[in-house]
Amino acid sequence: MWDYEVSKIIVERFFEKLNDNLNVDVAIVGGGPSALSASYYLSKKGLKVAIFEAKNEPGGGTWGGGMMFNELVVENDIKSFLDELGMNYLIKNNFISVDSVHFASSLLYNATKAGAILFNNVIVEDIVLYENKVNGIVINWAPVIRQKLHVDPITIMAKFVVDGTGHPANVVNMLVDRGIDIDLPIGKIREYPMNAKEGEKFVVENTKEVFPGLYVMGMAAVSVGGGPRMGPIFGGMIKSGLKVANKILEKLSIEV
Ligand code: 48H
Ligand code: FE2
Repeated sequence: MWDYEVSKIIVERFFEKLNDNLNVDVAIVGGGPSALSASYYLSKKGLKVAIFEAKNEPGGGTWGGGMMFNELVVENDIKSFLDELGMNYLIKNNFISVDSVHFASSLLYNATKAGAILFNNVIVEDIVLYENKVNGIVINWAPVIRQKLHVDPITIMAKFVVDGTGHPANVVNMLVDRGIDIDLPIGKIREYPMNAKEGEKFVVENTKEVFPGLYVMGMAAVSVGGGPRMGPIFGGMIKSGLKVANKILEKLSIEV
């Protein structure tokens, strides 16, 4: 009875994965480029990492390149990272041009190959907070949230939670909305107009722990810090993800 066996394998394996990830070292919210770089590196270092992505297709803003021309740009100084991941690219003076679909799929392949477990179609709708520390996340099926079904969520405990939700900084917002004190340099979560060079520097500088147990990276770090957007250049997202990974490894006294 193949029909029975196929279903049984899927159901058993999914719940094994879920059960195994109810308590992780690092819970990453959002599956964009910063998330995938961070989870690649953390998993490679032996940490238990789970990524939670609201959409069916993780990869965030990478797939469409600039304005759906499916090519994106990164800075020359992350060439060795692209090499480590086995990517194809073309060097263009100080920049590197990469096919955006190839970029997205290479990040996804390498993060999951390194051991990160990806849960897609799952929305992080809240955080677990006690003893003045973020201790985990609250998850639900994305269709439950989108259809506004009255279904309660479940929790995932984590030593570290990382907001990789991009422009809206959804996880940091969950604290700010409740009036919990977060250092917002411009008083609110907001990004500034385009400035590629400054934005790329800003995103890395503003990648940090914003509340005990909660880190922010990628575009979320730009919005929380109040810095400029940078358009379809993605080196800063990669560096930001790797910076979060290094900060977490340092906290755990694991050699980077
Ligand atoms: C689960 C969620 C939730 C939630 C959101 O936007 P992303 O690609 O994230 P980054 O920061 O790694 O990369 C940013 C980059 O793509 C970008 O937009 C750039 C460089 N813009 C410059 C410019 O000028 O515009 O991905 C975030 C992901 C998405 O896939 C969301 O679906 C997901 O997070 N997400 N997942 N629970 N509550 N909120
Ligand atoms: Fe964007």
